[in-house]
Amino acid sequence: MAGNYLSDIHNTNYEDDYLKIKLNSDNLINITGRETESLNGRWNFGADWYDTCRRAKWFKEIRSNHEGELQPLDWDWEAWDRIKVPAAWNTERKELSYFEGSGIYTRTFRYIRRRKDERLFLRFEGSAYRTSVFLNKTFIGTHDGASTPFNVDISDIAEIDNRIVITVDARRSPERIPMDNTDWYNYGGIYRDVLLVRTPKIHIKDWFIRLAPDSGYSKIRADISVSGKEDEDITGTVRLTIKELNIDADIPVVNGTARSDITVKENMLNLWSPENPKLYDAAIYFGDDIVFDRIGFREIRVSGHEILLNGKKIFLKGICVHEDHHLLGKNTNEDVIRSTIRDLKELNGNYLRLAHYPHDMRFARIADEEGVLLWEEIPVYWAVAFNNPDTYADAENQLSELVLRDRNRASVILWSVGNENADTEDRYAFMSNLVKKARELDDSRLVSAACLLDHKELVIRDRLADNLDVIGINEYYGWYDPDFEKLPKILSNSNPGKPVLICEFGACARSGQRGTEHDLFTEDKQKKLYEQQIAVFRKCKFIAGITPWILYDFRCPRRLHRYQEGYNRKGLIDADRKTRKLAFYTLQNFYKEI
Ligand code: GCB
Repeated sequence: MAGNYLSDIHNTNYEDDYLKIKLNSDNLINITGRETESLNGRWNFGADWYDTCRRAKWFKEIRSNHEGELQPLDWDWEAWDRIKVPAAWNTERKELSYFEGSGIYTRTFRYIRRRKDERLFLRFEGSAYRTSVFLNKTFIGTHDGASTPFNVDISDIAEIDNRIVITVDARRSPERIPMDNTDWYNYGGIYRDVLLVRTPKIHIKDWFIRLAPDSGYSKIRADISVSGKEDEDITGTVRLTIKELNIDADIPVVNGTARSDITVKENMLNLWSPENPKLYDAAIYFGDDIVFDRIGFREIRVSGHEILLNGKKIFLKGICVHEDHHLLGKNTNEDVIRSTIRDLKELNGNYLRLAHYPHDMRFARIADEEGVLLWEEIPVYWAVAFNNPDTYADAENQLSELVLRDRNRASVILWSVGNENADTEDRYAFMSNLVKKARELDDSRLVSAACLLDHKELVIRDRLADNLDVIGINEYYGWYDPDFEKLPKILSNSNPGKPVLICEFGACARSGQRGTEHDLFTEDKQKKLYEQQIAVFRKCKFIAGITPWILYDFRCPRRLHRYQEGYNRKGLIDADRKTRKLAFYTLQNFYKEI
């Protein structure tokens, strides 16, 4: 035991063992419309600052030495206080507000098998950042990334009585996605649902059902995959039904996958749009398995400087939003999502940029119902370690998990692969590869990124733009750069040849702070800036939409000015999510008019 003890404290490479089994998009199953069992609740929790659970393998629960003598232990699962799951630990205990180490979560659960060949999956909707999963003293895998789902098949390890131990390491690091320096708060822990999902041994793994590209609204393309046999050589027939469209199709499965383009009777398809968020009930059957989804059909494409939704030009009347909530932190719920959408509609908007990482999976589902268009992105933000292959693998995996999670959602029209990243060869290769990956996984959406301006030559200039469908631009003329006149110059000097989205502009204003339109941090200055920006956008032919920064004030440790108090105050609404600032009405009027 003493030997083990010494090797634990001197083994600086202890983490390597936990990186040998990665939980990633290859394992991901689509759980939309499946029956699930919640493991949410109160879990025992230990703040493990020095990561001792993983160093000393506490999860093995070795209580005595070879001679059978009891050992003094440093852990004691059941004696630890309980903490809420899902929730970022920062909002749960005052002393954990700024905690960025490893947390250990543990609980027991009972599992009664319902059928002989059942598969059991343990599913996480979001856990920040590096999550290692242990079940019944066995390490089963590690997932990287704070905001995308992952799951693991635990059928062979689960017993009737089970103990799960989860370590979550929320350290910031230059190699992670996002990197250590961001303009938002670093929440840690299991902050989204934890679920058990049962499927038959051979089960429907995933599906992607959308309008077949360039089919003139007359064909639906279905890609369905089934899984569960070791060699994956599954054959048979999968059945897809969409009753309202008279679709009842048998599609042959070859090597685990099935594809079909199904013709829809003329004029039958009622296309999804913000004005008409029509969803169809779909069911997929394979063997003993069945899954359900509600799917909208719409086409999004670009033509010259325009974005076309179902063939018609659309102006994206949007706003950015962070997930951060003054009470819930990074955790959210259906009420919060619905009230965010109500606030967008009060602004007369039709579109949201979900910044700067994948938001809760319910967002896109509710947006589907409510008729809201979405930009979704991964946190390839600022100075990512573009030359590090592990960092690229992490980013690509986060992108894949996001796309697989949401590609059946009509509301999502754009994937963004990054935000304000300085141009280098490494960055160009990294981000071009992400664009390629997004297109490989999804042929029915546009790809964008927040690109670069040449602030000297005053022109939109970013070679990445050649690879994108839509060019995103963040600009803070009138705020970080007080010389507002540069903005109209940039727009008149540029000839982008594709649609441009102004995906950020804005100014900080503490709500209630008044003064002249020249006084920093006042509502008056913020309002004036919105008026100036809008006047310029009106005259520009290639701007296809805007998402000012931002709907609500949000927590940010970089913001220590007396009017900021740890918050980025560029919200049109205070962090209380109620108090509107003057500029809210400026944008509301603009959106009403166009
Ligand atoms: C940006 C970033 C955003 C920041 C914002 C700001 O360009 O994309 O994450 O929060 O500016 O307020 O400075």
